[in-house]
Amino acid sequence: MISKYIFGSPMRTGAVVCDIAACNDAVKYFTATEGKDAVTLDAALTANDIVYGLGETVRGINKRGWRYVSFCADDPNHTESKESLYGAHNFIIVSNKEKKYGVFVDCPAKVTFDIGYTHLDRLSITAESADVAVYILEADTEIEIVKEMRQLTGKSYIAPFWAFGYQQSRWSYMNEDEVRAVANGYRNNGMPIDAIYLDIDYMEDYKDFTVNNARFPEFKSFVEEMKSRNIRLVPIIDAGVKIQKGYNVYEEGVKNNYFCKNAEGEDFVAAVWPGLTHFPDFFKDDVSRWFGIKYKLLTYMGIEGFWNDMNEPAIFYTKKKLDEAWEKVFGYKDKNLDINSFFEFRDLFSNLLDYTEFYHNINGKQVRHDKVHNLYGFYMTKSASEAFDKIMPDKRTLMYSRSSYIGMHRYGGIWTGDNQAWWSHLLLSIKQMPSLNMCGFMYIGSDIGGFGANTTEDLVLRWTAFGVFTPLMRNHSALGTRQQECYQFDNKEMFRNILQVRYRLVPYLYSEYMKACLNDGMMFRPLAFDYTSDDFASQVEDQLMIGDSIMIAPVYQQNAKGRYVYLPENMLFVKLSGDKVVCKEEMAKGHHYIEVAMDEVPLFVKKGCVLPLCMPALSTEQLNKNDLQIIAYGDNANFNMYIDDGTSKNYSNSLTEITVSNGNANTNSSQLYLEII
Ligand code: MIG
Repeated sequence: MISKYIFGSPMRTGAVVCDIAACNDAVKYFTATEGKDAVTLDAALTANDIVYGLGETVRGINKRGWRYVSFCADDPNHTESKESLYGAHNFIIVSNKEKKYGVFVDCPAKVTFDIGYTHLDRLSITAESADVAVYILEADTEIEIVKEMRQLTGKSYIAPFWAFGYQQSRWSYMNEDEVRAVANGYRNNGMPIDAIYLDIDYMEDYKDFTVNNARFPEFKSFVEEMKSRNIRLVPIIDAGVKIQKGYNVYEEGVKNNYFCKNAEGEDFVAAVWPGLTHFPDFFKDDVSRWFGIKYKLLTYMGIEGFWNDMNEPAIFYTKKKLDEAWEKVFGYKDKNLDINSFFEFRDLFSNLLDYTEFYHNINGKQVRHDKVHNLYGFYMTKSASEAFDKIMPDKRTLMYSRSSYIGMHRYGGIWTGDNQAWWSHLLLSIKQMPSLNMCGFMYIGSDIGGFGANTTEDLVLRWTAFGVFTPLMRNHSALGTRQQECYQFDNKEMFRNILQVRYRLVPYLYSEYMKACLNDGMMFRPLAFDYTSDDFASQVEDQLMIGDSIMIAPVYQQNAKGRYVYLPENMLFVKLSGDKVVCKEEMAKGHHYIEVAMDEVPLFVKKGCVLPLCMPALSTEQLNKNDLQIIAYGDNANFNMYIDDGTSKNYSNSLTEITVSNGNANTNSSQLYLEII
């Protein structure tokens, strides 16, 4: 059951897709307080309450014990002391054995979730706006609450099948030859790959929708050339539009009043990669249509996927803050600085961002950016996605974004931004996946190997072995860091073995992803969602259920030869490496230590379930999806597999059944050939 409560007169953020009448009673479970510019919801937490949700954040799957602030931030230091990352996902589930409820706070301004931080036993949610819509969702299980949430906010974006292949990125491959070298690095080593990324340097002076002619002189035919090798190029698009006379996007934007304004009504100026830029005001429909259709300049050259970056929006400095800083700097000159003023002086240039200095035009009204900050990345991505529907109505386009708000899950996926090459960030990314699924984000993944800092071969191997399971499986790293493409390391065979496992699992992973999208479910689940009466399961945060058949337990510690794992029931322990099944052994419910070599991917098949595997190939295009090897656990095991063409939007409404009984595999599909292994 969903109950809606209204404070003030909240705007339509676009998060919610159905009309629900607001009720006038007091908000269930909470004490609500209305301040001048804020709404606070307070509730008690009992000792056994677990709080799930919030999508992309630091810390655990159980969010208790910290204060999280939804205010989309361009912050590349995801330490556990941080309160905000790039997304604003204001949905939590409070759960104990007797009662479970979800809360969605639909408010585009800053929202703070104090979850047992100020007081261990209190949950306090503060929206910094007088205009807020609150939804309370009730059902018997977490999964049903998640389902309700999806019915409220709409179906998840669906990525094309090729986007389930392995993808390689780096900031930046500077020209055609560097991209070719990456393609050759993979192809010559027999390592599968489906996509290579173009970061900001493919553009001309960081101008959106341009291609640098010196670096990519024949872009269209280069896209073709790569595609003939079954590799797609995926360019980045940034939010800021460079201020430059003669640049058509800038000229059109200025002429038509498409950009955000400052208090004086002039186009707002901020500095990002292109230097001084204007920000498109995606809150206006005409701007959204205009910017979105620009992607055509690249789709027309054969591009089929994009990533939207810097759309919090990230700002390096605003003119006003910079001027203030200069003034202060000059004020310090020739003074004998005491230590405090020295530090003040030293830090003058570190906070030049300003979200109170510009305005959006929302239905004819000027609204200051900070009041609606969390919608910017969402609306940029919506703009692109709605344009794809016009440009290529029958085809799926790969689209994901850095900044996001709930509702954006209908238009694209997300990557979790600038993590670091730290083992703790491998673990963090494991924990983020189910939380993101709860909020509707289904096409997700983190930068494998770590974005910032120099990585190590073992970290990339272990991270890749986890990335095997994330829909977006992309290795990406920052300018100036150690090269971390799989072929850069000594043990190429180990990398090949792990990448091949991904391709063996693509039919299963794609099926479970599609089922989660089409049925409003979750592909990644905390163990507690499936084993609701197992008290220990709710404490396990480094293992995940994926789809209907398996549980995973990635290794995430350096120098570890294996790990402890908890089995909530008897399971079949399987290790995959290359095209081999290196272990298949029944394991009893309880605690175990498992050994995992650097080139093995461990997983556990549930009782009564089937895991289908295809043979590896160098790209998703070349996979033989009809020839499946079957791992089954139990005398009677079955699996409902989702199969479609992977490119069109005609999602099939029937599942292919695979059943295994008495050592025989059967299916209702005449296309499939099954072999039990
Ligand atoms: O200020 O485009 O998160 O993936 O490589 C950095 C360069 C801008 C941030 C993105 C990252 C990307 C980088 N971008």
